Amino acid sequence: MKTTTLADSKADPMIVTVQQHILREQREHSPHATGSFSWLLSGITLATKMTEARVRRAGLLDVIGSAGGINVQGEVQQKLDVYADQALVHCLGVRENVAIIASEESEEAITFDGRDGKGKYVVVFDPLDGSSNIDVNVSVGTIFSILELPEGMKCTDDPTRACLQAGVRQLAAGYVVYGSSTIMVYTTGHGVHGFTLDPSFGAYVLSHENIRMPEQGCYYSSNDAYWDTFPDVYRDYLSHLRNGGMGRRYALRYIGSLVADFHRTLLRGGVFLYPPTDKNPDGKLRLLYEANPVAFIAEQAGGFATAGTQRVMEIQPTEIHQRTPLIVGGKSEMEAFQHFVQPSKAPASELPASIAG
Ligand code: P6P
Repeated sequence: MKTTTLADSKADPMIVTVQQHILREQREHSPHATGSFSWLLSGITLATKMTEARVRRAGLLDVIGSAGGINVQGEVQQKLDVYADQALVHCLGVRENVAIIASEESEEAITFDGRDGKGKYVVVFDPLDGSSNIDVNVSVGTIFSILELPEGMKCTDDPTRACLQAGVRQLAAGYVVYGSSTIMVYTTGHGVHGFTLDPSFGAYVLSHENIRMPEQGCYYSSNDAYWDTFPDVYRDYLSHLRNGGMGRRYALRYIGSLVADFHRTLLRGGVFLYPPTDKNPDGKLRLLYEANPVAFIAEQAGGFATAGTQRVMEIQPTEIHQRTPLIVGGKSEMEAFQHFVQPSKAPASELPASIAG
């Protein structure tokens, strides 16, 4: 009887799923890994596929619109917010290596008792960022960050403190953008990789290996409606971008959905910024489950992320839902920004040639 080998099979050898990729990464970078991390990641991919199925049919399933509740942020909970949150809590809850989770939708961290010490990961996430855009069919996303339970801590000791770790301690971070296609982008500290969900067989397939953020782009992304309340250095910087100070005139692209705005910045370059405003003097975006994962991915792709004068990933969190300003972009745009926020900033016209573009 003839034995069929892979060479004979019609399966495309180029198909690499996210599970295969993470196992390959672990073999390459953490040979002693037990596959525990890939088991955890499969919980996230499953939950996002469940969410994607709802997002795709939002207009048909009576899931559009508010669930009637108000979340911890004081925001009207959209039905899909609730569904996405429940999907992640369930899928991570059945993974015994998850000790604690924290969600934008829950005031407190959630611990999974009865792990007999097996729980070693802390997962913080925004289950459906930008959900107010769903009704008008604008891309939304899930953002996650994976930390390790601090040495010697049991998950029930102090779950909130276990979440309050600086971004530099992230083991992995990623997002899923539910857009014209559904793409998962993640990093474990060894580059940034993107996977497109193939709905024909329900797997995330490697589509963007080793993503690098362009050194200089041509878009800036900020909500200019708040222009009058931005601090002066932000207005000076944006004027510099707009007026050709970087050697080209920048165009504005702003969707109002962080994952979509950041995904474009990651692939096309440029800079995304949510500065302090009078309405949000500490910035609007959440440090733990929006800014830190985005910052980890940006820096792994050759970019940089700051909260103004401090690297985002070096901020020591004090609250699970604390906010931060976020400026994240490519090398050129971020060097120029750093120059504007430094106390010794020279007038824009005297920017060094390397920054002036
Ligand atoms: P604004 C969505 O509500 C969100 O949290 C982010 O996804 C997005 O970047 C930001 O808020 C948009 O805020 O004030 O411009 O509407």
